[in-house]
Amino acid sequence: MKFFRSPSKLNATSVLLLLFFCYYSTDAFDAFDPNGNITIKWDVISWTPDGYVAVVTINNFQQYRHIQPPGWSLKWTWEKDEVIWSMLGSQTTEQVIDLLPETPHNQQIANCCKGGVVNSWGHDPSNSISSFQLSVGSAGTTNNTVRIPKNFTLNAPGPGYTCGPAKIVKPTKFITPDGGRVTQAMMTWNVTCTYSQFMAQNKPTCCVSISSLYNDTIVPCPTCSCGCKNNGTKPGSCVEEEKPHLASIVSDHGKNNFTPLVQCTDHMCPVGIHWHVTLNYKDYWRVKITITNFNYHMNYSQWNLIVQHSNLDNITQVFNINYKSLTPYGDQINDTAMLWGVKSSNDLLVQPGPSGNVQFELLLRKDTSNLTLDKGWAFPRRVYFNGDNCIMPPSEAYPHLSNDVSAMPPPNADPHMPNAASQWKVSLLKLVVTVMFSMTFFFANTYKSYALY
Ligand SMILES: *[C@@H]1O[C@H](CO)[C@@H](O)[C@H](O)[C@H]1NC(C)=O
Ligand SMILES: *[C@@H]1O[C@H](CO)[C@@H](O)[C@H](O)[C@H]1NC(C)=O
Ligand SMILES: *[C@@H]1O[C@H](CO)[C@@H](O)[C@H](O)[C@H]1NC(C)=O
Ligand SMILES: *[C@@H]1O[C@H](CO)[C@@H](O)[C@H](O)[C@H]1NC(C)=O
Ligand SMILES: *[C@@H]1O[C@H](CO)[C@@H](O)[C@H](O)[C@H]1NC(C)=O
Ligand SMILES: *[C@@H]1O[C@H](CO)[C@@H](O)[C@H](O)[C@H]1NC(C)=O
Ligand SMILES: *[C@@H]1O[C@H](CO)[C@@H](O)[C@H](O)[C@H]1NC(C)=O
Ligand SMILES: *[C@@H]1O[C@H](CO)[C@@H](O)[C@H](O)[C@H]1NC(C)=O
Ligand SMILES: *[C@@H]1O[C@H](CO)[C@@H](O)[C@H](O)[C@H]1NC(C)=O
Ligand SMILES: CC(=O)N[C@H]1CO[C@H](CO)[C@@H](O)[C@@H]1O
Repeated sequence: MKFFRSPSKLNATSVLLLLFFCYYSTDAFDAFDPNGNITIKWDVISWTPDGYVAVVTINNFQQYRHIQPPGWSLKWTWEKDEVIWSMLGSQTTEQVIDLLPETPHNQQIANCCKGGVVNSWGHDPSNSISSFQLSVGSAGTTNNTVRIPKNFTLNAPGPGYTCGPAKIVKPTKFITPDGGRVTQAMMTWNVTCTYSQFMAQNKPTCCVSISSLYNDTIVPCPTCSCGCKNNGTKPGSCVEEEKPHLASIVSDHGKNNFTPLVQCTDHMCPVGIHWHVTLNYKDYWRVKITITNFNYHMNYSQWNLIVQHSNLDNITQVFNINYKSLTPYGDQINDTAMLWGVKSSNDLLVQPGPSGNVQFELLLRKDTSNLTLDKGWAFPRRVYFNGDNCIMPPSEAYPHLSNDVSAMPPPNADPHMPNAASQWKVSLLKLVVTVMFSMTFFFANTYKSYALY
């Protein structure tokens, strides 16, 4: 990693390969967050003899897509031979990356130094902003002569973004910290970046397996969901033992080496979601969701899960999880939930190992008009992990989840005491067997050995 030396020069020729990935695709659209975007705002706060000082703010206006460690990096093209004289709150390598939180205070500005981690506005508005300050020379010294940089590229782990051109907007007004005075930027320009499924990894990054109390068979993630572990597996992309050589996998902050190194499984996904229906009452049902990390390159902090199921319009109780309903199309459709971990309980999904998974449960109310729905009614329509669409098993693989009346509790049963289920006809023994079986299956599947290339 190169550290910033003053003055450092980022000129037009240092602009790069990433531009060549800027294909356009109709797939860029995210149905769960149609208006989400990230804005990059440059506020010119003063003119200097040969240029300007600007505060650059990255604002994540998305509902649920956050920027996770190792954080964002930003790249742009200067119009001519502009120079960066100094920078606070970020560093320049060949691109600009955020500093880590332990940065000395004289190099920090407000909202900087989060190691490039930016939460989404829908999840945590107070941490959805990241900013840095830079002094640019040879750049024009008035708002008529200033040369606005071009071709912005925002890089983040996982999701990819495409950025539009910079647009001059109304100068930002700032209120002084004492609240007394309002000052105004000399000039402001905005760049809007939107998530692009196409720019994101071409390969899926997660898959879903499902099971229910009615059937000991687990419907596994489809084989080769994210890759195949046959001889075509790329060398070093899959490891057989439980712990690989850690030294070889720690990626430098800012290097943007997000290539996963995963455990060898039939699905080869970095992340697996297991959906297990644990209880089925007349009016309510309960599901336990387990997220397992198979990726040695990543600890997922502040992960989030988007789940779509028609009964999520009347979620009744959640256990060990935070929940927010997403209504991307106004109040019309309310079947999508954003779920994220409880702080210091399960908000960190660590790399593979004994604790490389998190669990939580939901209690949902049935829409009684759907009670006659046949197999598969309890399974989600779509699941996203950290904004990436997870591969689901085909619907014909779903085990039958009947609405067997004999398994239902009396109609006046208290829905808030689902643990009392054993007194009803849901056999506790069967439940235990199912859970044990599912774990055995999961781990057997996980730790199976395959040749390392
Ligand atoms: C960016 O997102 C915000 C918040 O969702 C929205 O108000 C704005 O219109 C979006 N901008 C663009 C250019 O899509
Ligand atoms: C420019 O970006 C800021 C946030 O970064 C936003 O508040 C503002 O609405 C944007 N302006 C326009 C015209 O999009
Ligand atoms: C910036 O992007 C435009 C359009 O994508 C391209 O024509 C131009 O060559 C790029 N400029 C540089 C300096 O790469
Ligand atoms: C141009 O710059 C001056 C200060 O140098 C500022 O007061 C003014 O608002 C700017 N005009 C525009 C259109 O940005
Ligand atoms: C994989 O390679 C081994 C030898 O390297 C070979 O014996 C085996 O048949 C190959 N398997 C497939 C599916 O190509
Ligand atoms: C994940 O976190 C653990 C515990 O904090 C740490 O030992 C490990 O190096 C981290 N792994 C990665 C890939 O960051
Ligand atoms: C949600 O569930 C409550 C009972 O818990 C019920 O009274 C209400 O009608 C349900 N709402 C919808 C929209 O289904
Ligand atoms: C959507 O459903 C959730 C969960 O029942 C509820 O809290 C929320 O108010 C609903 N939103 C709308 C717009 O109906
Ligand atoms: C359990 O599920 C499997 C796979 O869907 C199916 O083949 C089998 O018939 C089911 N068994 C029962 C008892 O429903
Ligand atoms: C999955 C499914 O078919 N859900 C339906 C249940 O019934 C309501 C109407 O009562 C429909 O809106 C849902 O689509």
